[in-house]
Amino acid sequence: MDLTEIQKEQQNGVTPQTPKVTIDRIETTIVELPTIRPHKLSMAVMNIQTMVIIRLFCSDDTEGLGEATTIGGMSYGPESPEGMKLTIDKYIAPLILGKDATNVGAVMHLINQYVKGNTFAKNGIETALLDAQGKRLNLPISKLIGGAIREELPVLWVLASGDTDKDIEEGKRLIAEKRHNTFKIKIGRNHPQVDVDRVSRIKKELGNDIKVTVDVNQAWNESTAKKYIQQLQDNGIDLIEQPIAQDNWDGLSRLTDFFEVPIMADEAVATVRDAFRLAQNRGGSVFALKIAKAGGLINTQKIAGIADGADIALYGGTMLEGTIGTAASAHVFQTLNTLSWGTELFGPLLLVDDIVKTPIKYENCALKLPEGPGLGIELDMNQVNKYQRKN
Ligand code: MUC
Ligand code: MG
Repeated sequence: MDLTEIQKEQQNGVTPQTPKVTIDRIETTIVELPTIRPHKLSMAVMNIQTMVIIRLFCSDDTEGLGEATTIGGMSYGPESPEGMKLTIDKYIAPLILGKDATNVGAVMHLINQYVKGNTFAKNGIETALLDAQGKRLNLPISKLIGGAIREELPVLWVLASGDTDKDIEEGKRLIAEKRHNTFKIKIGRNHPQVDVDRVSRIKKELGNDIKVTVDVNQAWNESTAKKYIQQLQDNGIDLIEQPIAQDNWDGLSRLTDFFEVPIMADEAVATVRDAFRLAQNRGGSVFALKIAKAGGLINTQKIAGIADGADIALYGGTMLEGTIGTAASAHVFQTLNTLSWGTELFGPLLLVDDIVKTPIKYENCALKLPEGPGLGIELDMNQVNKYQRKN
């Protein structure tokens, strides 16, 4: 290897020899699927979910699938569907075309050198690379990244119709169907007292055996949080998710320290660095893991490692992805040593239809992935064409 090659290698982090299997083409499509009912969060009401579907074609004829999805346009996270598509088409694809498709770590390292932030888009690309590699080696992604410790993952349901009677009816029906036994209630749109009374009523109606958590999605300030978390705790609510602004990390530590009810960091814990800082200050007794926030499955495992080391419990979160993103999340959550709070990987159930031929199975309050290499998912192109954004 001459000096220029070594310099090139140091610059790119990618072996300069011509790879045997290259990334040949990347196709991104914006797909929009209606939700089964309006899904009301503190910052957005969702009537559709918009996903960027990624198809990554390699020179050995393998195709990897990925998904880049956010919630409520730009109201939840820093990336929009249109922005994620643009980031991939104009910045990530030109960087990685012709590179070694079999070296996922090196390709992601290269992307991280030249594309800052944009973890949602990067996660979609990493998923597609892992899916292609899994198909190539005939291994499910979970095996590629360490191996599945659990086959089935517990899945809760989110009550977010905005109407308390409807939420109670929905919850009771899903308990009777044995589809879910844990519910998360979205709050933060109303006066805190209205929300707390509403949640306490739902908890009472669903019964003592049913766990009920709340997600405030940052809607409260610290003193409001202190007043109303006390009431939620007194009413037997099991977990409080992201009550205050995502960057009020010290506030999260104070609340975690003060209350007995576990406090979960969601928006606050996105990257590996966030996890390290929050773990140092104990900002949260539970971390919500999401592959989109972390920038991929491998970073999600790193965050889980930090949490394990700090005795912080784990929860498998969602960006309300469709089947591709949900399957990718499930593969990495299957590999974790501990997942005390289960998952919320119900995204496909919130949508009226699907774009895959191999749906995920939900029964007995758990999710089961389809078997097969990579993600185990096959795209249905007729459905993609049907739901592709037209303008
Ligand atoms: C969030 O903040 O947890 C997850 C489930 C859901 O309904 O919304 C998301 C976002
Ligand atoms: Mg949340």
